[in-house]
Amino acid sequence: MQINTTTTQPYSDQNPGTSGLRKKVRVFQEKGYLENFVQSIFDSLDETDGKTLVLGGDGRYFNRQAIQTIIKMAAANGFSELLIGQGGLLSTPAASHIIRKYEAYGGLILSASHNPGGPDDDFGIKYNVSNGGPAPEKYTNAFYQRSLTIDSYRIAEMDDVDLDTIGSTQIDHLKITIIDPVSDYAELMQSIFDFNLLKQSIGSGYITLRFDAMHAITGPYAKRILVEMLGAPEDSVINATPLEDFGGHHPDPNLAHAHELAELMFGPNAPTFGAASDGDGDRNMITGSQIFVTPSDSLAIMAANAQLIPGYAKGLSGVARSMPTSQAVDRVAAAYKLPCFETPTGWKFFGNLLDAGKITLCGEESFGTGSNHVREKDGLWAVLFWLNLIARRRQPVADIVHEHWQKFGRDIYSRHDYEAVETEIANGIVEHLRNQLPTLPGQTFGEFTVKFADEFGYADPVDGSISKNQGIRVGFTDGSRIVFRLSGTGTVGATLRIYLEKFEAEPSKHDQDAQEALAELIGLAEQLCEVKMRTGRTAPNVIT
Ligand code: VG1
Ligand code: CO
Repeated sequence: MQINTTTTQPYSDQNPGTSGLRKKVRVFQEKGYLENFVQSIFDSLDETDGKTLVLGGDGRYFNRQAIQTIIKMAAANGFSELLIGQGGLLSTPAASHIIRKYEAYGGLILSASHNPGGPDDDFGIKYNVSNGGPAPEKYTNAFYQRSLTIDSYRIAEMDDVDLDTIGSTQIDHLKITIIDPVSDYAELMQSIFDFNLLKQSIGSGYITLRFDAMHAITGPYAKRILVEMLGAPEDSVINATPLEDFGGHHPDPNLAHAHELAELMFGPNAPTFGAASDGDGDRNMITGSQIFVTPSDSLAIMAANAQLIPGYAKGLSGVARSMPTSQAVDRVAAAYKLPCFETPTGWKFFGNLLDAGKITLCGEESFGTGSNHVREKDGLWAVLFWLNLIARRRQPVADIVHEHWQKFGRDIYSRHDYEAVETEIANGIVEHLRNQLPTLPGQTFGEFTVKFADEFGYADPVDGSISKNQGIRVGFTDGSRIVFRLSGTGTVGATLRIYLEKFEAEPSKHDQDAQEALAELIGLAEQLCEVKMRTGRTAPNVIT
């Protein structure tokens, strides 16, 4: 094959955020934009010669074109093998598993996750390292630095590869293998969960379920596992066909965006279990008949019940949560004497803890939960965990949750998002909050007295790397918290996230509506950050 070196101009905005580089499709289509970033990644890696790279995406608009370009660039950069999901598809957790299982050097995952897709919407690209996890900050910083000075990229002259036919082809030094995107992952799930028990519980009608794939990547995975392997009726999986624009919706599994599912679960004919996943299959929303389980509670409940699941029967080595995630899991860890870690937002911070065996389970408030089976959060894994739990405990979701609250208390929790705020205003809000930090401790606001106010920083306990400015925390003497941070995944302006949390020990108060229970903290958050005043808005765009 002929390898060309093409001159290019650097772009100044290729700094990966919380989870890879995310921009509008039109930005990725600009001359050399995708190529520059991919070459910056390859240039920053120790060695690409003779290495294996995994490649796949969530099927959104531009996925196939981007894959063809990356194949040619990987060929020109010396890789010797590419493992590509059929149709260019791989869910994020499946890509993580495939990197690990086949001992690949790394992988490129094409996704903007829960962001909408289509010619006018978002695209994304993320590099995962050989442990299957998102590249840690030392890598992403290097990619960005390289992108600022890059002046050429390498690309091979070759025909487009047929992405739809499973099998291998050899083109000069490069072996290209198109793999079934589902089977390795399905096998992994079978090794963790009690599929026989699940088959019985579903077959007997004890568990009825509905899974909303939101026209995103989990459709084929859910069909294979829930319907073909576990015997759930065909209509248990809805919106199962991946579409380039996700049917025009946000593939974001929460009560606001998965409203078809939400209506069913709170209606008269609700099944026992309902769940949804996001664009790239790493998020999960868990519901039962008439109940929504917050992701923070879900993590805590999983930690408390892990030994009922075959894959975790030996117990957990420890747990971790991202800083804004509620402290519900901390209570479980304290009760069971498990180490508990608090990390910055984003899955890349869990990788070292998982690799070192310090934790088995981890999660984020943003509908992400996972374990040491891969190095990404995993939507269908969480669904199977809950199904296995319901089958083992022979209890509806609502009873499992209420019993958990009775034992540990409830961390009433909500997140308010103000999206597409002008960047200058958003930075002003953060600056305003920062300025108040020294004087807040000791101050009393209504029933809340500030115990600490700081900007979260993290020292990785495994490699000692330091990550600063990871969100502003205001903690109160009763354990309540308000956290403020700017999103690192958006593509328009800035998104301010306000995380609110209040502990309630008293069982008679466990059924309160979260927004009502948190009303005073919500008011206080505004008093501290002035987002409504500074933006002229009256309410958040999304409340979860
Ligand atoms: C958001 C979530 C974060 C998650 C990240 C990637 O980031 O808050 O918890 O890890 O999305 O998830 P941010 O910076 O916008 O708050 V995914 O499913 O979009 O890859
Ligand atoms: Co995602």
